[in-house]
Amino acid sequence: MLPGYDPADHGIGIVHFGVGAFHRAHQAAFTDDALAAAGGDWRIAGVSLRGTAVADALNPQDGLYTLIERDGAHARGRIVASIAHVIAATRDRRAPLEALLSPNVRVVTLSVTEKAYGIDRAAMTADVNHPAVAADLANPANPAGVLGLLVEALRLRKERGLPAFSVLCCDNLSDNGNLLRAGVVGFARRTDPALADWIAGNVSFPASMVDRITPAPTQRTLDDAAMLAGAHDLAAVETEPFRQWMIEDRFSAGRPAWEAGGALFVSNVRPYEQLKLRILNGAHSLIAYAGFLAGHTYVRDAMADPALATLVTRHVHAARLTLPELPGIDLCRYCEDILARFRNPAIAHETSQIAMDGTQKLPQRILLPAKEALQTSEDWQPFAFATAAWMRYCLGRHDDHTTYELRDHREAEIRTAIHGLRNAGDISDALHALPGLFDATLRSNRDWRSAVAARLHKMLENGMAAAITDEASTASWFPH
Ligand code: CS2
Repeated sequence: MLPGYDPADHGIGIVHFGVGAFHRAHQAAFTDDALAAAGGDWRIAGVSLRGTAVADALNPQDGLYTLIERDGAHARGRIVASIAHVIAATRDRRAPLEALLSPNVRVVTLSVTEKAYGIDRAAMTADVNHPAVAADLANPANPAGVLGLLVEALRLRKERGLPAFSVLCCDNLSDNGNLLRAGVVGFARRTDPALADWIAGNVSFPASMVDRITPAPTQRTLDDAAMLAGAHDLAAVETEPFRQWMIEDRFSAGRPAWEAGGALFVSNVRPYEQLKLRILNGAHSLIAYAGFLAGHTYVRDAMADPALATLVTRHVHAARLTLPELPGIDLCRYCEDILARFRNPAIAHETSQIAMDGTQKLPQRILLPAKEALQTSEDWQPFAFATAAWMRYCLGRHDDHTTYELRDHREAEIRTAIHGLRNAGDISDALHALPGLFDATLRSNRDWRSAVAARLHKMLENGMAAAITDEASTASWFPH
């Protein structure tokens, strides 16, 4: 399927940070639909902050790429034309700032993963210990990190009398709009307090909930793209048919007609964000840690393991019970639909991909619902099992003692904390003591602590597969 518009007719109105597979399967596709339906100067200048591979793949193709949607035996390809070009910031340090200073840029979107922002979530301000934040605070006129770039761009726009752009976070973080606002304002507060006040008063940071399961592209993705599109394509991505984007409609300088692609504009995204983070992403993390250690390469394999599938089903419903009713959404149905998406046999989503960056993901996915379930006496045991599975994963070795990288930016700290420990209780204590991860309610709750340690003990003694079977046999779970 070709784009329903001529890309040359549309100027750039968006700068997007993080042009990974997820962006190409999600926001860029919605923008493509918006351009086809409603036109406007809303093409995207992409920015890769760390690598050069995406720029090198997309730029020679004029930003065009194939998006493959896989469902069962069917694969459908479409050509997406919303990305104009990609800047590789490591090659051209000033180019991101120049892009952000274009008068036509009215929206900045970001999907850079949880760890890239450098926001202290507990204190709701910039994290001065984050390497990119620390470097940019020391040299604010020559920024390279997300917060530093946004603040410097806004400073220069203000100075030049240009209107502020809106900033839309598209990462799986709780309250992502307010969080990013707090990070940006907090950064500016340290360099230029008057600018911080101006940003607080003039820049809108709508929250958004994004959803589309997007495995890392493989050679098969590229081969299928060549077949479907009839052209060699180094930037092809594959994804599931489902997609969802809920956005707060607070854009000070306009926005694309993303509703053309099915985006929903709501006044408060928070309940939908919680729903998705706790049910989909929470269950994903359980599958990632327990599934990876039980030998399942893909999510669909984990779902074909009856004992693990029972635990995943139990988990989504336990997460559901921590959430308020949402008008117009049948929560049980939502859970069932997610389980079906996980089972999609055409999607090869690696458990190891989801297992990355656990310290960044656990709080909003597992630990917050666990704390609330403890407080309201709902069933919190599923969260204890998922937490123990993450702890078991932190040991960095399979049951057969082969090793793997944790791929967490706190990996060194984790390894130091548990170095030489063998006993489940000691390992659990050491990980509970990591700064800023478990909040005081969980750390001080004896029932929680002993439930996590007991699960971890079984995983260590009997292996993950046996621990899963054991947990599933004792699981009491009522879906309705
Ligand atoms: C996954 C998400 O890698 C992960 O942590 O849980 O990327 C998930 O696939 C998306 O949020 C689905 O919308």
